Amino acid sequence: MGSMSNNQVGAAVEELQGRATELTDGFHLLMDALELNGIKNIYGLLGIPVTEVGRMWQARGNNFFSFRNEQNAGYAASVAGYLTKKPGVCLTVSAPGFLNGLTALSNATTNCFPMILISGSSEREIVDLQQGDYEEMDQLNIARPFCKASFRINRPEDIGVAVARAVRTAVSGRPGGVYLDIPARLFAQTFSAEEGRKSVFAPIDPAPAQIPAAEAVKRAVDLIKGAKKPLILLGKGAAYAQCDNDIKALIEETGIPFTPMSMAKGLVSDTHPQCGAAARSMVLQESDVVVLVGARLNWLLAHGKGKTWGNTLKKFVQIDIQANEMDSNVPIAAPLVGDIQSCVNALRAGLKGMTKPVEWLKAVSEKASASRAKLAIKLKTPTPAMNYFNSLGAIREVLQTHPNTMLVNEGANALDNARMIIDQYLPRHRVDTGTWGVMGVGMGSAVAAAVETGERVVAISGDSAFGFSGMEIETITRYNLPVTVIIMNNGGVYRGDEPSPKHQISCMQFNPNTRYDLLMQAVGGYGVRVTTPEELTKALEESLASGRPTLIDAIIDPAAGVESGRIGNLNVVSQIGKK
Ligand code: FYN
Ligand code: ADP
Ligand code: MG
Repeated sequence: MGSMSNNQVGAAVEELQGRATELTDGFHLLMDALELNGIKNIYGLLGIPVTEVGRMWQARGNNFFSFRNEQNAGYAASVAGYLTKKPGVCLTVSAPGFLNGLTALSNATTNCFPMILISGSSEREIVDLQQGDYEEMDQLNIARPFCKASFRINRPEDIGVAVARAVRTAVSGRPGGVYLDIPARLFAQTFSAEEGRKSVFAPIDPAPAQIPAAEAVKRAVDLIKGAKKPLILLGKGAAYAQCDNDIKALIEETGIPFTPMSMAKGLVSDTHPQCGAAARSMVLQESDVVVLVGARLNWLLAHGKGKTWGNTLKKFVQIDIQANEMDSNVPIAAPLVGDIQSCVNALRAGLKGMTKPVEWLKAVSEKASASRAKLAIKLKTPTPAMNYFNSLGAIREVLQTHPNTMLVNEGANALDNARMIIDQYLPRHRVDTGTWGVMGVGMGSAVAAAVETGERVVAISGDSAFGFSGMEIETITRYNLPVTVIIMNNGGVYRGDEPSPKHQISCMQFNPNTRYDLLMQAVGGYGVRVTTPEELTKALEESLASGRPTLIDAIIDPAAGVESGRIGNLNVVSQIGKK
């Protein structure tokens, strides 16, 4: 290499000095780290001390989706995590904004969805002495019981490792929520750009395969081979695992009937000949060996015991990445600890050539066909005012010809009847109230479903459920998302005809003539009220064709609906004074 001229030396020295004094700060390091981890979309609500993060994030060409309440932004982030297997990111202000986001973070952790909640916070020296800062709160410690991990970043040089740890923690093992606490001062704290570049990184293999032990596989294979009436039960963990072909192959190679939990619907099409969803009580009561694939024996499965299970203890094979999920409710005969894809393929290998339970599948199919035929009549029966059957029957017909549509569903009767009536054909195309049964997840879920998939979204909400997050229709119209909100408007919680005491309207009733369609028009969307299945069909078809943000206010008979839908048994009623 030839010698350098004085000018060249001077320029080189200047360049080195420039690099040596080039600075970055907490704002930029946080965004560098998130981008390095493949994050493009942040869901949140800006304000002190995080406002600038939103502006700078957008200035980089990334998306910041601003909501009207942090709880809905958090629901969106958690659903983004469920759909993409990358942590959904929610950004909030401190204290009240953090608390609103924490509800969604806790729900994400309960659902096993990967999500990171980032909140600005007060300085430690003020919080720890409780000196009364603006929106002062010990967020780090308050978050800890409600998520997988809660971290605080105190120095700019730690931002890289903190984000990497948050990503790995959110997606590894049983996915869940992570809280990242950022004291306000850190954002503007400067740091050597050169050192900063070296400090940010993406974790290697953050969600590694977890291979089941050979003897565990053999134990499970022997149990299934010895079964007379085996059942495969698919949970949302199986949907999340994104090993759809492996799961379909396990079902078809073994000839075992399957039934899906609500968000696993469509993992294998509801129209598949081995689908026992329409014979749910029969398959749960009469099966002898039950293979749980990413499904917990919690309240949704009657804790694995009692009448739901024919008052007998089943032989459960349980596939789960979380070892201590085993025996959570009842003894598990064949625990299979590992990731679903590895476990399913190990079972496939061991079950190769097994005798298919042909007679049992025939009995299940016959029961399912009979149930479907019986329901089909209700779906077509006209009534003076729409009920849940003929209204959802009309929606079902339209969605049959739009199988790619993402369905979001919440409510009580609106949830339970839609889950039964509307078939799903594709994996991860139904998002609902999840493990907790949360009201208000609808609008945030609809935003994330539209943003993360690019598909049309139909969000079917009860009118009570819609009330929890209804202001987000402005968010939906602001981003011009192809979301059709269908409100099953029966004028109240559960139903709208509860008699009122003399002094006040019934605590279970809403204003009988609430015009949700006009609300949508007020925020720039297309709103329409419908009173018949034919009008509903037309409005839905037009909204799917146009892709414009639409709200269909579907008037349902106020007498339609039962207390708490299909879980009325969970209600507690005073026996005092009862005859
Ligand atoms: C299902 N079924 C069908 C079909 N699909 N019949 C005909 N055709 C089709 N396609 C039958 C099924 O066999 C059951 O009948 C019945 O319909 C209900 O099916 P479902 O919904 O799968 O089963 P079930 O018993 O309701 O499941 C229990 C549950 C579920 C707890 C998993 O109710 C649920 O996920 N609930 C969530 C409630 C919630 O979170 N609510 C939000 C808060 S509400 P049988 O076989 O005859 O039993 C606040 O108040
Ligand atoms: P559902 O409500 O549909 O029955 P649950 O949320 O109860 O489903 O259960 C999901 C289960 O799936 C959780 O116990 C979780 O640990 C497990 N899980 C999630 N992802 C995986 C995976 N990739 N491999 C194995 N288990 C998983
Ligand atoms: Mg209602």
